[in-house]
Amino acid sequence: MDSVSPNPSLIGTTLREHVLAGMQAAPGATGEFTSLLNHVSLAVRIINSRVRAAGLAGLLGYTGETNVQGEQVQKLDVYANEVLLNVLTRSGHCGVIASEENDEPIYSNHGGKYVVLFDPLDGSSNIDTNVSIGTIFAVLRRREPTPIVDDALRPGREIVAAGYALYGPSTVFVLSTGHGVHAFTLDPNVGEFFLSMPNIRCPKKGNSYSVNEGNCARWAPEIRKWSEHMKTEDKAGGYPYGHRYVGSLVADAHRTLMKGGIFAYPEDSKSPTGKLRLLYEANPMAYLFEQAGGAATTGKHRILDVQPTNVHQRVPLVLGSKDDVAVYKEFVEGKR
Ligand code: AHM
Ligand code: MG
Repeated sequence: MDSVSPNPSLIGTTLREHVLAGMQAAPGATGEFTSLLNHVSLAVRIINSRVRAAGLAGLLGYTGETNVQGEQVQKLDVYANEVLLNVLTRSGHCGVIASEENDEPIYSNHGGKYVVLFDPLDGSSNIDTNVSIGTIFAVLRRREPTPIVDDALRPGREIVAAGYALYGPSTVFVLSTGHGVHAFTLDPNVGEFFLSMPNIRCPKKGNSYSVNEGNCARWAPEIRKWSEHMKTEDKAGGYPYGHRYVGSLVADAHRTLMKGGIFAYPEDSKSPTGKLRLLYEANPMAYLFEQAGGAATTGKHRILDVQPTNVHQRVPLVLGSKDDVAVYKEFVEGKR
């Protein structure tokens, strides 16, 4: 038989191959970062298999416990958290692990070079109604002998990789290691993620906005004014925008990343510093949006420049197309 040359359109690039190619292009790489990302992908596939069977496995519903945020914990949250903790610990690459579900960061492996921060199951209030949920993570380099907590309390600009898995109609893994943003779709029969959207660019301007409008009465006047602006007819400016809100950050952010527009969870009188968590939700998403040419702000400051003081710190989060985020900032600054 004649020799066969690979046909890239027959079998796509796998996540593993993509990560490995990144390693081969990095001088001095030891393979640990590659192995760490492969472990994250393994954890996501394990969580995915349980999410897909949730209704069958009798896993829906609350455990009756509350987490460190004072919220009810659902069984799938607990499961996803344990899977990530176990897989990451086993990898041997994590010096520090911090999860939205644990009070304190966990010291994992002595000599582990990386710090991994994650929200194991984002959008958990949507689990019972079979609406999309996800896993969000960020990776930083360990700075031994820095104490564990301090090593987690780092601004997002120090992130070396971030991503999320969206458990939607299909399971998508979106990743950046600092060289653009790439999405991989899980082939459930093969058990592999295949590159489906290379080099995602967030459009400069979109046509939809995503915010919990039910909080309107609790917003500051300038944020109410912004929301009015998004709904007011202005053909030349492309307004009104459509309104889209799932209530799972991963789903709302993914749509915004792909199609453009804006997602906002501003501060309000009930949540004066915002609702979403800086380390587990805002920073990884901000890193991805900036990598894709979009922007992420608190309204006043770049998200990636916020210095964390608490591992469970919340922050106002506004992300999306550059132009749409700029308009939001103009309202906050009183320029409109
Ligand atoms: P969680 O499920 O990890 O606690 O995440 C919080 C969720 C986000 O996914 C989503 O953006 C937001 O809370 C929705 O909040 P609300 O229901 O107040 O609109
Ligand atoms: Mg969350």
